[in-house]
Amino acid sequence: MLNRRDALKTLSLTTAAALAGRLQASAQTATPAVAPAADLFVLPPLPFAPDALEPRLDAQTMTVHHGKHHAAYVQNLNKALAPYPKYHSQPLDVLLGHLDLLPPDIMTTVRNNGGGHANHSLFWKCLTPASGEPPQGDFLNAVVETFGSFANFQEQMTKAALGVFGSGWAWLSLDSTHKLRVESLPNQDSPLMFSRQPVFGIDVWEHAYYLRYQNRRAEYLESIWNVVDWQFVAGHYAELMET
Ligand code: MN3
Repeated sequence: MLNRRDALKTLSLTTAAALAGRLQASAQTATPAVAPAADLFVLPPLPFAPDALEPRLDAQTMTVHHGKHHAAYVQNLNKALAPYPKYHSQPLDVLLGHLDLLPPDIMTTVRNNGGGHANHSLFWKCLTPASGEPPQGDFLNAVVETFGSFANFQEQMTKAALGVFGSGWAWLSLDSTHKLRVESLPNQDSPLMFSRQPVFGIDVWEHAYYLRYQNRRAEYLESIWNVVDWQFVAGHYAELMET
């Protein structure tokens, strides 16, 4: 069953696609079918210097993670969408929420690389060198109401992160009834693909920690808890609650 938000998204995707189809048909004689899309999606800058999270997250990892891995997701996403101008007006969260409507030949590429772009764009914002401020307000209240305590939430999130077999993420997400949940998802899958909004995520791909922590994922997770920007996460939660 679709809630209002999902219904609006679906409507927006289908009407925009229909409109784009008509525009394309009317302009077919004048312009080539393949529009340039090199900068359709853009790599956002890291919100801090690569060495700002030292020693917990090292500069080399941050540089490669952002400048190579995240950049490649953006590049591959743009390349996949380039031949399909009718999707160019769609925000990424709409595309990821409607993967089944995409042409089969780009569905997996958009899932992996669009997911990668969305996940990392949120991840950088959730980190800060100035951490130490604990969460408070409505976000903290919701966490305590859902998980019993903030410590229990952290424990569940850590367990989800440790439990990812291979590559993936641990997520705090918000479902369509505005309930929080902790979940783990494989690869670059986003809660957006399952009608949930990502509030906060922890990347447990080896590329996120291997240079410094090698196979010691638990140590990496301990460090992550010390660099979370709870002010951002609480603000992001508040915005999602208004949708
Ligand atoms: Mn990553």
